[in-house]
Amino acid sequence: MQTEFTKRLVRLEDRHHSLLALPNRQTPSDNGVYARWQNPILTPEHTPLFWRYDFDPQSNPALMERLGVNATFNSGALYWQGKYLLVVRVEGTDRKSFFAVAESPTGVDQFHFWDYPVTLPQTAEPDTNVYDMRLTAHADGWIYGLFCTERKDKSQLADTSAAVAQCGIVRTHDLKTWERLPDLISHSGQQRNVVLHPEFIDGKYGLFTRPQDGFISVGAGGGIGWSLVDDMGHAELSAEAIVDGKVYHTIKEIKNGQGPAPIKTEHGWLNLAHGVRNTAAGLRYVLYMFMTEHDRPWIVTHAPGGHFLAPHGSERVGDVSNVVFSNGWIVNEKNDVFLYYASSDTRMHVATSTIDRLIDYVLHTPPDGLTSAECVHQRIRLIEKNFGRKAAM
Ligand code: M1P
Repeated sequence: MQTEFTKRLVRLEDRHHSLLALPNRQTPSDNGVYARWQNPILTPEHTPLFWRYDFDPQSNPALMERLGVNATFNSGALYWQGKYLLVVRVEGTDRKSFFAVAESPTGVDQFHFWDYPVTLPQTAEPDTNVYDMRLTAHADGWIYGLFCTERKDKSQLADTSAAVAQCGIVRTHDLKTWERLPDLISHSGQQRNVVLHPEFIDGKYGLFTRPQDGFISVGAGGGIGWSLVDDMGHAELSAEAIVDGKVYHTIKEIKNGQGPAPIKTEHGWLNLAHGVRNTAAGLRYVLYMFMTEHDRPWIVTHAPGGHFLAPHGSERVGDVSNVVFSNGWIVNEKNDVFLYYASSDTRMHVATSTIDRLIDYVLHTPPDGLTSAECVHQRIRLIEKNFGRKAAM
């Protein structure tokens, strides 16, 4: 006869298996640029039950969840040995984030976590919290993971929320064994959203940065920066050139940050980033794109105006509402693009497109007109073009 414990365990396992096996469906694309997929690809409920429950009836007779998971979001991505891999930011109910690899055979569903989360080696100054890893398969043969390491700001002990964000660096060949390198040395206060460019630039490593004065506010700093370093084993930033700055009354008025490592195309490097503005309801995070030169990946050649992807429907609500954030995308051998994004710091989604569509979007979307009057002119030009075409038909 089955005990209450066993019945409950079977119910939990059945529900978990059904969730992981749930097929996803592409929703019709409204804008012609990308299509969202219906179900979130990773939620806290996707994490293995054996990460959360003690299965021993002696020590846990009521089969309670002992170590809850609060969120699965901001994931780095890599197409590796024919599989779609995400290095997910998993956040426990204790608010500490850690990294865990989830893989899928399709890129849009059937994501399942590897048995163990990543054991991240520590530096002499241990991390309090780690998050938002960007993966880069570099021309030097290593897979690098650059992430935010957060520690207490010891200069403000009385303020228990004062923190310092810097860039931690790991590298691996198999996503199982990770070598920790010294943190990036930055001379501009704090750093978040640091991303390694995949190719050597004049024999050096190229880094997108995000200099910031404070922990949340970028202050007088900000913008997506660019700098070269000689050696990832002793990475130290010199001057940071601003690739893409904050701009008044745009989607990146308050701050912005590079998303994943850029994708090389015949027209230049495709970049995905997030832009932030303030509202009466708090910060609003959206995604936008731009293209940079082949040989000088810090020079912007095309910058479509407005957002590329913004929180939509139920994506708007979560732990930090009105946020979309992406630090991972994948191009497969068919030039299909899998854009992984998190909504409201809570769960992961995917939208799909192709390289050709994204190039078309970036090359042919008008830039931000910057004023209402210019934006009306832009729209009138479009209307007149359409009327002209109608008349000719
Ligand atoms: O809460 C929204 C995002 O805020 C931070 O991003 P940024 O430094 O660009 O403001 C990060 O904490 C990120 O993880 C989070 O999703």
